[in-house]
Amino acid sequence: MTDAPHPLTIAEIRLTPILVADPPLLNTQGVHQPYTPRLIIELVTEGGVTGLGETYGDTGYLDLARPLAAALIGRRVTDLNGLPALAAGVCGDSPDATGDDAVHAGGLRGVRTPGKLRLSVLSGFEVACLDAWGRAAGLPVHALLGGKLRDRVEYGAYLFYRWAEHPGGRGERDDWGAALDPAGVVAQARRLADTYGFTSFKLKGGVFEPAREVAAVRALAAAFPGRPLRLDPNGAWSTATSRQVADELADVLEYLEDPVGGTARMAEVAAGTRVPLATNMCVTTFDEIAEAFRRRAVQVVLCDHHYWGGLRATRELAAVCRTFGVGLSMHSNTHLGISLAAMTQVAATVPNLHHACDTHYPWQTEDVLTERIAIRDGRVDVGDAPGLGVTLDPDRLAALHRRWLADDGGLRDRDDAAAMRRADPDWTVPAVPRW
Ligand code: GKR
Ligand code: MG
Repeated sequence: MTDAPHPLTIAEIRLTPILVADPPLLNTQGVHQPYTPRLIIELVTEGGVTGLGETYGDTGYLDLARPLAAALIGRRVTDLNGLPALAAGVCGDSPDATGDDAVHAGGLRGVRTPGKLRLSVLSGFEVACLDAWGRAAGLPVHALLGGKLRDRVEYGAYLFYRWAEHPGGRGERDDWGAALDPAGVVAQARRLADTYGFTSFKLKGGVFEPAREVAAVRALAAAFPGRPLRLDPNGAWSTATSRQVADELADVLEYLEDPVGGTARMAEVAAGTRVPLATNMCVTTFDEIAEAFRRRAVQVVLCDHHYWGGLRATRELAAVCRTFGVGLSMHSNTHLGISLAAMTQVAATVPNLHHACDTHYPWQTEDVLTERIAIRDGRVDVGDAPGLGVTLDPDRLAALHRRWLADDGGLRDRDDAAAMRRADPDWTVPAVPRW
């Protein structure tokens, strides 16, 4: 007679790549494509409970997710400390190159080495395990992480220069109009503040020459006096330009985010300004912390559980930042509600979260949940429902998956430069520093 399987043993994992509508938001690489790939993970236990996870859905991530999903069958959802070794064994344990040149080569997500891709994939499975475990135990994910320290998590308005529509009228339409100058940026901020109650604002920069972006931040400061403001050119500037912008905006910036690429250049800028520097580009793994902190290159690390390997790794990063007196907040990329729920659950457990977190969620009008997550007063409630507290809508998931299946327009891999070439056939991602 064989023993019955434990109810927390993983019996099945469904991986569903989807394409989700994205507006024409501009950045250093180009413009967002009309649809962005994401991967939705459904993990079913022997006890019949389903846990949800979400991560990047580009081909490189899917290629790692499939073997990892197969290897997880038969393991328990509580076996989280063993996940990195399992992932390394299954996906290949190639060493990660680091260094400033590599950072420049990596685009907006920093250096995308095999090890980092592996962590992003693993994070989706870790979240799904925690969701399933919480649902089975009748506990919210934050309880599995030691309990929440706050009932609401603050998010900031994420402002983008943008066009009214995608080149060629592709994709879904929205009524936001274009935002290409200070007045447009302020109007966008006002609408985000009115709709969601945001009280802090981050402008994605590196799109226009710095003086134009400085003027936009000045206009925001005039429209929202005393509110925390941030500017993030994703490493597009030289050290000299960064110092000049920091000087010009020192009285209104909460922090300047990745003005230059790489730890060495960030350290040079930091040494010449009193404006704190934040990053989601030069410190994206534990290996990159020591040098950056020793050189005092960054004052705020913008954690992203997708990069760092999950919610428990986020808490480990928080502890390191606390130890070294470095601030912590949260970065976001295009994401849906499963990821927002995961971000909120972990953010609630971190004592040293001193800045509003980033989220792209207001730009994502489509989701795979039965109910969108509400942002009120710039905050998301930290739910106490079991697991992540969100419910998958299978019909919506199927519809977004059908879009992925139907794609023959090269959208299965996010490529903002390719999207930009639809408007400007000569576009190549500018070399950095651009200004
Ligand atoms: O969505 O265009 C974008 C952002 O630029 C994103 O790709 C970055 O990863 O939000 C990000 C950031 O803070 O650098
Ligand atoms: Mg950033």
